[in-house]
Amino acid sequence: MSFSTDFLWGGATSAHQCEGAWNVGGRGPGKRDYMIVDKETHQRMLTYVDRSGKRCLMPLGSGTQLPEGARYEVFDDRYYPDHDGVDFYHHYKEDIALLKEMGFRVFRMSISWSRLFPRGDEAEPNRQGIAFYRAVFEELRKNGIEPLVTLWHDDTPLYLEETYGGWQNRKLIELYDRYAETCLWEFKGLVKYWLPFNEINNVLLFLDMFGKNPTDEMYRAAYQELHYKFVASAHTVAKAHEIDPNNRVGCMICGVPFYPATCDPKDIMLNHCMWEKGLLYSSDVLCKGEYPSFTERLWREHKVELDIREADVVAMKAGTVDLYTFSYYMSSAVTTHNATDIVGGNCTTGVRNQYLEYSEWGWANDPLGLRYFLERMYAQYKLPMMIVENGLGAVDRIENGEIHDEYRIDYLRGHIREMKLAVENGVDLIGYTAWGCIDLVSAGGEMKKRYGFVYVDKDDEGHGTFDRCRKDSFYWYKKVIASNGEDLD
Ligand code: P53
Repeated sequence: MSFSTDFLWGGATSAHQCEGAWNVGGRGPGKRDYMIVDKETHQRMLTYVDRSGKRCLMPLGSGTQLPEGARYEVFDDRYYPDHDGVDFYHHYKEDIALLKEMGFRVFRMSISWSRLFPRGDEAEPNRQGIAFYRAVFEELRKNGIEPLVTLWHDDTPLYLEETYGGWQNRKLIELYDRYAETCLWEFKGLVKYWLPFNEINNVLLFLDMFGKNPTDEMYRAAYQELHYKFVASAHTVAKAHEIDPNNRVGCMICGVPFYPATCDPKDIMLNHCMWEKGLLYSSDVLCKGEYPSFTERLWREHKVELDIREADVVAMKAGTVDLYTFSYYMSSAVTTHNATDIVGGNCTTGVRNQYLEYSEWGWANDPLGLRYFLERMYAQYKLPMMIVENGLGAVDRIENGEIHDEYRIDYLRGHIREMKLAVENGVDLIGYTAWGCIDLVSAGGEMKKRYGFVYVDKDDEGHGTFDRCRKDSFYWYKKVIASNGEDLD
């Protein structure tokens, strides 16, 4: 038993973290185009001017709205990491050649909604945007690499946030549907694998993991946003199948397996509830087409009342996914006991697990957790599975033009070993795309948190040539792919 001969080995990126060219080719802005990183706190801040014209900052987080009369603005003297990303927009041919050299069979990337619909509510797409993605997909195909396309990777067009209040508004379903359908028609025959929403469960999962006493209203907003996204996702699945029966659509779940920190039954129950709320709630809707049995209890907990229509329920049932697709970086331990040792970084906190080691950013290195998640979710949903993000964010050092990233190789090796054991245990695993295969801007806006097999010369102040350079992990991963996952040394 081993990986299937057509196993999809590859890597993953997202548009706003790597493309750059934020105002080129008719693209409209998204919130992250106003994001800077505060030097002292390392917090992501949005820049805007208030109604009197005063420059202001506010933290980036889902749901944050500007005060009355204010508007987002780019300040000349600040650096916006997403504006040029790693300039994939102008380097894609060179980048795809590097992926090909490693033997990639699949490349996960996302389409920027506002590159196709600059405001988000236009009737017709921006042809320059379509032309760019068509050229990228054709280049991938020419090199024998299957594109795997995320339609939404945390990048709602800014205009829709300002005008409609973003995903709190049912109108977004219709506008997203138009965008998704445009992609399905335009790239028919070029793209077969689709993911409607990146880490859809995050909006709920992170509310719990942040641990800053979220209010009932914050939960209501999260559940409502999720519902609208579930419906939009289901519409996309149905459309994808209608437009081309060869299309395969996956859910995209942020896969953080929870562990009880002790065997106190109260911890076991808390852990059970974390799985329900953070992982199974979203997975069930996307894979089975209906809200799970514990849903009413979850909503009651936060006195949530939602806008759900009969047509939504019908659509959800008719648009279940073909693949169980997820990201995996770490596990998280939870307890009802007083915990003083809290670990975590951007978006994730939990109790320290004494059996695990943590990365520089506080993420647990837990290869077994990947196997656990694979086996548990396969038993639950029996859908072919794909890991579409996994990797180690670390600081890399160049020595004489070389990068010896054995820490990254160790991390990946451990995880691929466990994938193999999961396959031996019956899991139908069809692919693996390592996150940030080419260095890109991290979700927290930092460039120094790198994941790539390919190094990109750019720093946190925006200095650098954008030159690409192969790390040690590049040669290692090439060997892994060539041996179909057998040679991990
Ligand atoms: P960065 C937190 C926990 C798990 C996944 O993250 C996460 C996050 C967000 O920080 O997001 C995914 O760059 C996301 C990517 C992101 C990647 O994980 O913070 O889909 O956009 O870059 C890694 O190290």
